[in-house]
Amino acid sequence: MTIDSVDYSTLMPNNVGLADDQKLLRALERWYPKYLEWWVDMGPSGFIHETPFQEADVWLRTAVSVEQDGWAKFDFVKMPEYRWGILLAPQEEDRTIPFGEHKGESAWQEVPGAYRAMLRRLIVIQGDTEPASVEQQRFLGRTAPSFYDMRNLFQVNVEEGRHLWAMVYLLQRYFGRDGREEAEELLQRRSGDEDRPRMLGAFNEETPDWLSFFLFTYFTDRDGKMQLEALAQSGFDPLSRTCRFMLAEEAHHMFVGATGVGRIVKATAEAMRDAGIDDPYDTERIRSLGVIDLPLIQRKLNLHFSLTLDLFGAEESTNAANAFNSGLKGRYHETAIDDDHQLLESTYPVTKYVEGEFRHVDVPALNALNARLRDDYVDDCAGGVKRWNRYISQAGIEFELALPHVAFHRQIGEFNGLAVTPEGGVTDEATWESCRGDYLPTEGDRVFIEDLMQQVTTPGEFASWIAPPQKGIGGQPVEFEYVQIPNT
Ligand code: BYC
Repeated sequence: MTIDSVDYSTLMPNNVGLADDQKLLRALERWYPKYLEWWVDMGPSGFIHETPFQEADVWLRTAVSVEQDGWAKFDFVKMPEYRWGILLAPQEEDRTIPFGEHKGESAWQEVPGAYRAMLRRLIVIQGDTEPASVEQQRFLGRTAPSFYDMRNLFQVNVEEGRHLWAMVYLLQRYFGRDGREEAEELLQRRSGDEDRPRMLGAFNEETPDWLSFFLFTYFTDRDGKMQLEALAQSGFDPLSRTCRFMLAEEAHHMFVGATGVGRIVKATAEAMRDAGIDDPYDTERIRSLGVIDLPLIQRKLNLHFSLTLDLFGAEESTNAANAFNSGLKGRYHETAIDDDHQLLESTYPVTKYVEGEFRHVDVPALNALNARLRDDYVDDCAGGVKRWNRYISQAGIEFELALPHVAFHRQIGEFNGLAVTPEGGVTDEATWESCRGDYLPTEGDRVFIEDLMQQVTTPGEFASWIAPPQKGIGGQPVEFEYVQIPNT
């Protein structure tokens, strides 16, 4: 066994030498049953015919190595028996801290004492989002449009569970007693709970249906990608290595989102074309075809994009400046940026609303790191939208999905409290409220989607509102029975 291949001899598959650290192994083994209890309580809930999801055999991939190629193995697994593991990307020899005031020093293999609290907080916030998303998605299997999609949902869910493991490993291995307490609390908070909510806003919102799920995996998991990329730069090497491996899994989640929204748009555009409807606002007729009208897709997009932008924190942030200065959290593609990596003199243009208009205002770059990461994120979001629009234009329909303005519907930062339309027009609150139903999903939209989305359990069949994917998963064809009921 090389150091980077996975040891399956302990309860938790790992490549961190758990078998040689009995104290840590015992601490994690004590956490395991509580984690499983959480998974059974708060993970996927529902039935295929009479069989609970948790008893079904699901065609899942599990990590068997952390090398670039061939790290994933596909097999039928019952979700509670999934081998959640602790997997770090290979250690880079002689890695140095790439930014901040310790730039050029050897990367830390243990927690730097002066930054312990800040580091712990970053790890806890990251960890908190993972179980939160599983909680948000727990009922979606009940309305899955196909076995293919149900399997993708469950894959995303078990991997978010593994990402929780990744953060819990760091807490338990490096933060002693406080770390163990934080690990317990990660299993106690609940998405949307009034008394014990999850830490960040968007993770307390609902993911009530599959359009939301795909938009969440496209937009919110992409925030995950950006934040993990920034943490992968960390001078605290174990965090960096954990995040580098998590990014490999995150890519699949965004694939699920990008293709999922694309397939919904395609089903709508093709159904409209076939029925000879070219007015995208002919809502009743379009909905009667069993597909989702494009303006509703836009309203949902507006919601998920704006909620996700809030996850970047305030545009100007001393927390972010401190995390960068300390060498804990870098920028997106830090090592590829051509500057001093300390930001001693530089400025960054932050979008602000001043004197009645949106303007770029130069502020010290160190304070603008959240704004910068958010701007990189917005650029990264554009590609999928362009591809979705191609399905619409190919069907000859005049309609374009678009990202709303960054100031639209914001609750955190510079634009909090400003009434901004998706196009970026600033208005007053009353006018904005009177148009809310044009901007964001309505109660009528919710009822329509709830009626539309019913579980499909015939292998190879897809609900009317979503086109089949181009190909299957893990070497199997599209019509493969990705989720099976044992002994049938
Ligand atoms: N909701 O200086 P500020 C993922 C708080 S997603 C509630 O503006 P900072 C995933 C903030 O905590 C990625 N509170 O912001 C995706 C602070 O509170 P304290 C998750 C918020 O600290 C899909 C105060 O406001 N990972 O992985 O620079 C599925 C002032 O904060 C919010 C991370 O986020 C909010 N939206 O940046 C599964 C990385 N925003 O300290 C998983 C780790 C801010 O005054 N986290 N606040 O009590 C961070 O880097 C930073 O904590 C944040 C905020 C970017 C989140």
